[in-house]
Amino acid sequence: MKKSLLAGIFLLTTLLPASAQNLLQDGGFENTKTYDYANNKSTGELPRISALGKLGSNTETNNPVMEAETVVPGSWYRKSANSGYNHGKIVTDDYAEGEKALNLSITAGSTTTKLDTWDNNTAIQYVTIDRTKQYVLKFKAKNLVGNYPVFAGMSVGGGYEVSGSNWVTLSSNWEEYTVIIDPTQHQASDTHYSDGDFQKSGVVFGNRTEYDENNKSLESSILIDDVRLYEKGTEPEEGNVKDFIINGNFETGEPNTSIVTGTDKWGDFVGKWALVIKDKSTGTGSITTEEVHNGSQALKVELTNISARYHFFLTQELQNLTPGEYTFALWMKASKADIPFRVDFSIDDDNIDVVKSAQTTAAEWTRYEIKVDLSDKTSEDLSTLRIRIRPNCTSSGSVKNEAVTYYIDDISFTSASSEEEKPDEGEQKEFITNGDFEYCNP
Ligand SMILES: [Ca+2]
Ligand SMILES: [Ca+2]
Repeated sequence: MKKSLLAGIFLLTTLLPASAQNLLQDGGFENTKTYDYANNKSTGELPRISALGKLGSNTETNNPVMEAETVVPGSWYRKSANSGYNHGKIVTDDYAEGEKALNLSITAGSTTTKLDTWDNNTAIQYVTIDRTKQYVLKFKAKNLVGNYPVFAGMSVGGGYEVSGSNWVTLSSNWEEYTVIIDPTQHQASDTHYSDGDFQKSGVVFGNRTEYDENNKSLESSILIDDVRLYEKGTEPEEGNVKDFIINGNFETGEPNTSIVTGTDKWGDFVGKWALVIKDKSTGTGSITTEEVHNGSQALKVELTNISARYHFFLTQELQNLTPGEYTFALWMKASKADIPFRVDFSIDDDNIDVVKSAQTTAAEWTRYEIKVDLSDKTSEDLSTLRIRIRPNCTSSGSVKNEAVTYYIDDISFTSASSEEEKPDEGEQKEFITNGDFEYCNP
């Protein structure tokens, strides 16, 4: 490794609090050494390895053309067949931070088999992990072509996935994703998970595709940047963005635990999820591992009958927010597309929805984002904020009574403190009375 790179890493490391140690090097791909692919034409390819268990062995010398080098921890490699159809390269035209990102791609027309799996066009950085600890893998990514999920996680030995590693659905915008890796699920006596296998552990990102009717690959291309790995519990707070939702990723709670709290519309919903079902409405709501967007758990809401929007809703109450602009987001996948649902927000411990947002379901994981402008409210107004997700609710507030199963994950309610602007001195604060408030049941 070059001295300058080592010095840079040392400086970065010393600036971070000891409790938030990123275990990876060059997670932003700013200092990744790349190679010419052919004819000395630089295409920024990562060095290639022929299998994931190659720590300590040599890199391949073709595709990209390079001298054989020893595979070491702390550098990025690409595992794939020696095929001109598979790429893992550093690009400079689109990135989440710095000036570079990693582009994993499969071009159209390859007859190479198994490109629909995670481990045949894969970026890896070897890093030692402890089988008694859990890890948090954070990264930013976006889909470019093909809309295939990325496999994000860790592998050991010759490419056996560590528990928690998962397919992550990407959108066409840069977004941050989190995967919890849990080596404690594997015993040293388990085949492929011996202590020796754990010495060849690494963070992996697997790019996949599908085949057309002639068994030729379809194009697939994704970008990855800002990759970090922490021991669980030591990950830093997110920059200036604070998320007020508790357990928005549903990783807390045992699988199959019900969150149905009964029929009380005014129950204690502070800092926890509750599904209120009453009168003629029927259904279930529970932590699930069946379908997840991120991590290993999500929320499954099965609605079998609904009599009114306030007889079946998912809710969490937030408290003591400060006036400002907020962003609510959630990921959802439903058993039926084009079913209406609403996300409503009320404040001041009353039943007025100050923001109502009508949406429709999709059959694939989809991100919904709702701007919630509370900048004209007072701190007293914001002593409580009730978020209500109303399945099958139309924009008018009536319900479409049709059985639907909803999978929900990664709910957030964030404020970007860096974007907060204090009013200039002398500026009058406006207190707007909104005559359009709807007085109704929650
Ligand atoms: Ca970068
Ligand atoms: Ca989750």
